[in-house]
Amino acid sequence: MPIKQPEKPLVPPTRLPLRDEGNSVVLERRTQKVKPPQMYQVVVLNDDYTPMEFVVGVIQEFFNKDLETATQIMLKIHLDGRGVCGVYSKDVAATKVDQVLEAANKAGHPLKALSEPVEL
Ligand code: TYC
Repeated sequence: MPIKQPEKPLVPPTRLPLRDEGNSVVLERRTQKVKPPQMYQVVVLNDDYTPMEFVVGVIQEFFNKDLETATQIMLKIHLDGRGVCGVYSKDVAATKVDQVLEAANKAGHPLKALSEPVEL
């Protein structure tokens, strides 16, 4: 004679909703799980050979800066050794670095760029 299996509930048990003093259903507070994505800054490095005008042009073209802003960033790089040209998602930052390096290579300049995570 076959042994009868205990009946399995078709719907899994759920917790009763939390209710306040007036018996209204209240939402439970959850700790925030979704963090904004890590952003990456594109840093351009100084060198002794790349012409200033070329760097200004690169910053204007690939980082969408006007002439004045691009000139300020270039001068900061020239004086400090490095400067942030823009902040992007990881993929976009990597593409910007590639664009800068390719333009510099084509023109025969040793200009270098890198991307790094933005510090919190
Ligand atoms: N130091 C370069 C010069 O004197 C100019 C320069 C600026 C080069 C910024 C690179 O990322 C750079 N010609």
